[in-house]
Amino acid sequence: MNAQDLDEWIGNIASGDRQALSKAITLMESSRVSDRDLAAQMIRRLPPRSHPALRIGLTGPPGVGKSTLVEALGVYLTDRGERLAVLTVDPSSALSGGSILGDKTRMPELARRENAFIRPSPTGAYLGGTGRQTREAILLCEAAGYDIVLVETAGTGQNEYLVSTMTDITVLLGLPGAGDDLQGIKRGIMEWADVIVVHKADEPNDPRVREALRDLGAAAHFLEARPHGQPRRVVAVSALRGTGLEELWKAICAIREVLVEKNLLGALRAEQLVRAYRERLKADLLERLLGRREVASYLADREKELREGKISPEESVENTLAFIFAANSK
Ligand SMILES: Nc1nc2c(ncn2[C@@H]2O[C@H](COP(=O)(O)OP(=O)(O)OP(=O)(O)O)[C@@H](O)[C@H]2O)c(=O)[nH]1
Ligand SMILES: [Mg+2]
Repeated sequence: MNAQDLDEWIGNIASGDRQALSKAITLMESSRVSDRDLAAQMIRRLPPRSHPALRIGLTGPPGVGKSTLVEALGVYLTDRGERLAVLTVDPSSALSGGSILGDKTRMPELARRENAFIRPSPTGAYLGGTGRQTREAILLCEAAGYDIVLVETAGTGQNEYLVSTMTDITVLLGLPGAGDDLQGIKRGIMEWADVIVVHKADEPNDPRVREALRDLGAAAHFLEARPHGQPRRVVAVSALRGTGLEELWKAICAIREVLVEKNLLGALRAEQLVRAYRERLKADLLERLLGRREVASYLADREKELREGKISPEESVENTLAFIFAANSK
């Protein structure tokens, strides 16, 4: 594809052609070398935005109701005239080898909206730990003119943390009365959250809902402040009943206002890029080193020594580093 074709493709995305946007996201998800080249070119050529979109990450344990909440909040927002893009990792599509139905059918109302775009991606596309595909998909949705980009990630492994490294605001969902830990939320993850939702609060006066609000509020209080300085808000929501959506949206907007007013958005996103660079570098460096035959065989020998009890892990690391750096300073 030549530069002219690429610019035409980008033009189609910018003018609201969903198929062009979908195809571009598929390109970002590909790991083929030739696709990667084209993807990188495309990202470089995307036109700058006059005002930034709002990037929201939504995370929480499986089954907590993330997709249902995206649908309810999405309908609420599109009714207010917002243009919304949803990126969602669809675990079922990984099993079926990339079928694209899954989460779209869980958002039937939103999927019909003119000013909403929903993109489910197979889990596999997001593995690899750096979240590159998600970051690039966000940029594409922004180039397509969406005001809000919502990313839903399954709350397993490091995804919960990862989503907070590429969005402006992280919303974390927990369930009332979920028992262990805090309503099903891992304490460490709360640190990354800006807004905490007690979800499936179908009956606001349910004592379990009140207890969850109290517990999570107290736990949030003892955490270190977020960089924007706003306290973490805890809100009760029922996507099923459509209650608490306004309060949730207000909590998100309050943080957005502070980010914009204090001019923090640029710095936040810049730090995210630096972090992405460092993590990518670490991963690639390791992969390249371990991919070298002489390094792999040196490592195999050290592991053999370790198994035979001939050397300590620490000494092995020292020797291995000396070997790698000696080999590379020649
Ligand atoms: N009672 C109640 N049930 C809800 C609510 N929201 C979602 N559910 C139900 O919870 C179940 C899981 O909902 P999903 O939206 O698929 O949950 P999820 O967090 O996206 O799940 P994964 O993407 O698989 O991690 C479904 O049966 C929903 O109908 C709610 O507000 N109240
Ligand atoms: Mg879901």
